Amino acid sequence: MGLPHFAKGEVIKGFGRGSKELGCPTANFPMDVVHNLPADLDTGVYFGFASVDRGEVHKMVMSIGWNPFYKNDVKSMETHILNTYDEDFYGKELRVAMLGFLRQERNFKSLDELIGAIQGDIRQAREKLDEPDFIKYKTHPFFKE
Ligand code: ADP
Ligand code: RBF
Ligand code: MG
Repeated sequence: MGLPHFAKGEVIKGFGRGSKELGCPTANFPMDVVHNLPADLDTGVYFGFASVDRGEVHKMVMSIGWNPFYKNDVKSMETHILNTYDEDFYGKELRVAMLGFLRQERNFKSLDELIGAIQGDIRQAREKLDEPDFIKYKTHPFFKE
C-alpha cells in the first residue's frame, strides 16, 4: 500500500508546541512534500529511516495527519529521528524512507497519554527496523544520491 515511500525536502518550522520539551522533537516537511504522498496512503504513524543533509542514516518514526489531539486544520508530516543532534537543523534537507505502518492517529485524554503512545511507537520501530527486510534500506542509494 504505497510503501516504501521515499521523500525529501527542507525542514520547516512546525507548530511550535514544544515537542522538543516533551523529549520528542519532530522535523516538519513543507506542504509540497505532504501533497506528494501517495493518494492511497493512510494517515497515521509510520517507521523507517532518515538522514539530514546526506549525513548518517538513523531510524525514525513519523506522524502523518491532522493530530486529533490538537485538532489541526492542516495535514502535517512530522519526523522524529532516533538520534541526538547537537543543533537544530531547520532549513536543512531531510530525507526519509517510510517503510512500515504502526497505527492510526488517535485522540488522547491527556498529553501524558500521547507521550506514552509515542514512546511505544519508538520501541516498536526500533525492533522492527532491525529485521532484514527493513534494515537493508539503511544503505539504500536514495540516501546517497
Ligand atoms: P517545530 O514545532 O518547529 O517542528 P519541534 O519542537 O517539533 O519544533 O522541534 C523540531 C526541530 O528540532 C527540528 O526541526 C530539528 O531542527 C530539531 N531536532 C533536533 N533533534 C531532532 C530529532 N532527533 N528529530 C527531529 N528533529 C530534531
Ligand atoms: N498526534 C495525535 O494527535 N495523535 C497521535 O496518535 C499522534 N501520534 C504520534 C506519533 C508519533 C511517533 C509522533 C512523532 C507524533 C505523533 N503525534 C500524534 C503528533 C504530536 O501531536 C505532535 O508531534 C505534537 O507536536 C507533540 O507535542
Ligand atoms: Mg515539529
